[in-house]
Amino acid sequence: MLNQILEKFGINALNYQIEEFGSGLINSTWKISGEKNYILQRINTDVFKQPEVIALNLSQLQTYLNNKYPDYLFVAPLLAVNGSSLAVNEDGIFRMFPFVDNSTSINSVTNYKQAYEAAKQFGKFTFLLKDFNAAELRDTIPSFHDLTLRYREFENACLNTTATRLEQAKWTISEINRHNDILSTYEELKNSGKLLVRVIHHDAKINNVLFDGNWNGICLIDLDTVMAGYFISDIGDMLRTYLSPANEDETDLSKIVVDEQCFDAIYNGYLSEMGTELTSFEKEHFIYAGKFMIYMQAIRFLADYLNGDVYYHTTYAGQNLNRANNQLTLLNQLIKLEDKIRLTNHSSIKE
Ligand code: ADP
Ligand code: GN1
Ligand code: MG
Repeated sequence: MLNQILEKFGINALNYQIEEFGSGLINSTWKISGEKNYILQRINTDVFKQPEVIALNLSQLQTYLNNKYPDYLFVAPLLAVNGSSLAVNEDGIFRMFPFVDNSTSINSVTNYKQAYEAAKQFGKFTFLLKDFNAAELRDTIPSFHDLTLRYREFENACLNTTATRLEQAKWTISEINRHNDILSTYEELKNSGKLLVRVIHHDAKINNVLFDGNWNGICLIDLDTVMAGYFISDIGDMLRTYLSPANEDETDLSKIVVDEQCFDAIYNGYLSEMGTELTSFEKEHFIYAGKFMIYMQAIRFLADYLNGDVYYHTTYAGQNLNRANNQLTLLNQLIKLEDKIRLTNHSSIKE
């Protein structure tokens, strides 16, 4: 099946090696190695219902960035022989990217430089696009980071799940309810109009940044959810995935700890690019951003567990419930340390 797709991009599969690659939870990814190297992806069309919208957004961004910042590495999809970046066969919808040679990605942070550099990359992306009209981008997943909607989906999942899953998730559900002030704060912030609408990546996980051998950030990848949004989405996902050396799949909850120095690295890395662009109101909500994204991710994993594991790729039964518990543990750890983080280095952060 992949051979036929490669042919559509003018590549003869006989001269290349194909291997599964990466650890994303949504799309399927292969590395194609040969004279040149490529990344081939099958788009999960249950999640991205209009792949052509992604292609359109990326092509607008590519044109803008290539004109204004020709040295910026924007990893855009390649065009197939027929001129489209999407190639279709009976197995699905695919696209190809040039493989960024001599790059690595990681699933958890092992040193502060990685956190600083990754945060700098996400900051740089939003900074370079500060004069691009975010409203020109179409939503690839409508209401993607709308916590109000995610909370409603979770409530519906509670009503429609099986008695067994509801019982298994008892602690998790009570923790979600205990922390629902995070939802009220989100609604207040949204209604205040003080969070600016910017071009946001919306999936600022550590494995969506490519590094060189010295842990310098090279570029961002996984641009499917680049849309108009709030900075709390990207800062929040960075805090969610860099603050603890244990990632979202860790089941030994005692390994989930929040590293304050890592917080500083994310703060300084992001502000090294966005420092002049973020308003003081936005800066005041830097820690809230972490709580917002960790809480939303816990809700999304839990809702998927209650719905019968239909969204996130899983490798064992109960994995989504474990992931939700992991995220709630991380949330509790961040809340425990937030006053200390403010007092030591960040007195300007209010929420
Ligand atoms: P997913 O949406 O499933 O997370 P990604 O686009 O993040 O998929 O790709 C999965 C992995 O493949 C990444 O974490 C990275 O290791 C690798 N990868 C993706 N694109 C490239 C690229 N252009 N060059 C090198 N590696 C890449
Ligand atoms: C998904 O595709 P991937 O693995 O980078 C998800 C993110 C979640 C993340 C949790 C489109 O990202 O929103 O934060 O899993 N992407 C989509 O690991 O739902
Ligand atoms: Mg990814």
